[in-house]
Amino acid sequence: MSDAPEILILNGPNLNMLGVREPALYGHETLADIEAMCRERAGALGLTVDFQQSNFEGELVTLIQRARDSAAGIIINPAAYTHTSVAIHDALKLADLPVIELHLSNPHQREAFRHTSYVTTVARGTIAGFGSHGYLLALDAMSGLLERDG
Ligand code: CA2
Repeated sequence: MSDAPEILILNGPNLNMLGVREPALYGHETLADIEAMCRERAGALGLTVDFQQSNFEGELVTLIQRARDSAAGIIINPAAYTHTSVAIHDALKLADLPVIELHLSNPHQREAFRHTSYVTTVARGTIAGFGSHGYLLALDAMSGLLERDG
């Protein structure tokens, strides 16, 4: 068994379609490509990754609840639930773990309904607008947070 801290990387609805539709907005990589990139970077940082995607709000809540006992931190791209979900906000708050909010695009450059996030107030920080590279930036940031928090 590894002693490496585990990071839950959680992906919300429709992100399973990455690489298949709208590459101009979300890039050419599939979610499986991004998972592989994350596993490699996590290994280099001495972390392990539990990489998950769900189209269901309640399942995302359950995965966040489970992380409380198994993970050292949560990186979450809540996708559309960013802008709607009090349930995910509450679950992240209850998890009592460092949270990084992540977006492929920059929601603030897009429609007004994407300018509100229910996650920002329970996250230590937000990474947005860097495409799939943002997942690696988030892992680097999480590694730094865990080192500083001890
Ligand atoms: O930029 C992001 O990462 C978003 O979280 C993506 C969400 C969007 O609702 C947020 O405002 C910003 C949408 C994910 C949809 O994923 C797709 C993937 C491929 C093709 C179409 C949609």
